[in-house]
Amino acid sequence: MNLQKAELIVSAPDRASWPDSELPEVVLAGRSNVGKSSFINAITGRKKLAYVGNTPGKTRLLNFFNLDDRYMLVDVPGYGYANASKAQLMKFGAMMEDYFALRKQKKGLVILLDARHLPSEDDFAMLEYARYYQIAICIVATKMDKVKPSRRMHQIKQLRASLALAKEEPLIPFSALNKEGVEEVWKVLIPMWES
Ligand SMILES: Nc1nc2c(ncn2[C@@H]2O[C@H](COP(=O)(O)OP(=O)(O)OP(=O)(O)O)[C@@H](O)[C@H]2O)c(=O)[nH]1
Ligand SMILES: [Mg+2]
Repeated sequence: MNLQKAELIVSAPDRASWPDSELPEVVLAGRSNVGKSSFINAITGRKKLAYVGNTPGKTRLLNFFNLDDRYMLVDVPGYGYANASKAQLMKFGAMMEDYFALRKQKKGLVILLDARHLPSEDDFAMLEYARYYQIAICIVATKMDKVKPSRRMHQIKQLRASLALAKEEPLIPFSALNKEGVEEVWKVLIPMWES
């Protein structure tokens, strides 16, 4: 996908700051450090649109990215980082509750998982949110470049099974490093945004 425009419009701490826009939204969630920001940069073909770091938990706000004035991508703070305080956890929960319960233009949820690890409790909780609110789900298995080719099939099967994914729920092997899966992601996300 050749985007003319990919722009961070707002980093929102709460619902009062959500952009006043009617663009359809797809939300990106995943554990801290799983590669959400790298994923955004890879699929938009921009090097520094989203902040990539080695300090897990840097993204604290909902970041709204406008793509070509057609689609909105919403980056969610990474959950599950080791030194999150109780207050931060509460705030995160409330922010996501608000978003899923109130945001009318939400169209889909992409959960990013590290291809090398089984899903965490928080990943399952996110999946539950999406099922409860009946929004489309896509799983992206990141850092695929770190999985030995001989383990690929096994890891993918194991992830699908542990999440009890339905046949029509896609799981896309992805690597921001070598750009594996970028085309595949667009093929899944465009119909979500346009649904
Ligand atoms: N090998 C490899 N490393 C990756 C990949 N994607 C991300 N990384 C690395 O993983 C680290 C975290 O990446 P980020 O994109 O910042 O992760 P994030 O999920 O946005 O992290 P937070 O916003 O802090 O929750 C960085 O050091 C990235 O360079 C990938 O596909 N392959
Ligand atoms: Mg990030």
